[in-house]
Amino acid sequence: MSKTTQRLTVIDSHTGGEPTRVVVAGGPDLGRGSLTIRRERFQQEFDPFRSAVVNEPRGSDVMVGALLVEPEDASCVAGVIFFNNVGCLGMCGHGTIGLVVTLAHMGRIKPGEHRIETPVGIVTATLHPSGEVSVANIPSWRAKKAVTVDVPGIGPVTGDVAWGGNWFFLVEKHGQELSLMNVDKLTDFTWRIRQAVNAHGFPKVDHVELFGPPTIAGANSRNFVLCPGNAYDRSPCGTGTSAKLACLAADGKLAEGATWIQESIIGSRFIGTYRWVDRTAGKVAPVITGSAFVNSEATLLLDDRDPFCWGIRS
Ligand code: PYC
Repeated sequence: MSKTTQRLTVIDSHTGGEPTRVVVAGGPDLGRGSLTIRRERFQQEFDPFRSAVVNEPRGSDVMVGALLVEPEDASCVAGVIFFNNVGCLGMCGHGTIGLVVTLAHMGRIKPGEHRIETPVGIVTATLHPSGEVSVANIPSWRAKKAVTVDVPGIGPVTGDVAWGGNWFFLVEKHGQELSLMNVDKLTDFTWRIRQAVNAHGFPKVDHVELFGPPTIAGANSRNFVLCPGNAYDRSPCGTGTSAKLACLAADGKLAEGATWIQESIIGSRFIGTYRWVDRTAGKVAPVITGSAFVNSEATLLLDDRDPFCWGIRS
């Protein structure tokens, strides 16, 4: 092993099939200050570290990283910066569920309510005695209803632009079959939509979500979610489900306190509900419930002599 080898302790989990890799030790020192400022520093100064953790050959396009940091707000049990194959996320619902289960696995928390600081605000996670986790997400809202974009090779597509901790374009009428067999086509389809939406005045939208009929008993809908780096979410996407709840609330299609069961493209599910924060502004406080399982404890070795030490970057 080279003298310059860095050792990182990570714990991996999956939430409804979507992986989360929590960096619990050996990560960069981002100093103090708000998580927004520390995320900025992480992006500016430690991008090779991000890539080393989640990209091949140690990770894959679908892996979401979670850098555990000291919270600025002492009422929080942890601070976290989520990242993926191409950059940082705002919030991450499946990642927060994975983080909570990881903290419990480490013996750092017990069942009950725990506040967690993210770069876009504080979320409250409840670890239930059953092992399920409910995440009370940051306020979510629909920014624009029924935006029609002309998508090259596809034609006009209409969807809503909404915030759920990340920016989403949510499409109900698309004519696509939401099945695992169709994932390559869905990926190309949603990637084209994303380009058109970005060019149409919504440059921050980096997730595209398609909805269709559910296949599991009791679910309200099945989705396909394209993530920023072109991977699709194996889970129903916590921030995407939050954005969906904001749209349902704004359209009067789901009452405050009622449940919405969102199925993912692989058949995993989240249960969503909301309460109004500000009806006039259309802001809701979503709560997303799901389960995660820890599936690996590992030490990553970052050896500078390795030509792919810092990941294969596209
Ligand atoms: O669960 O919020 C989520 C999420 C975002 C990207 C991947 N998963």
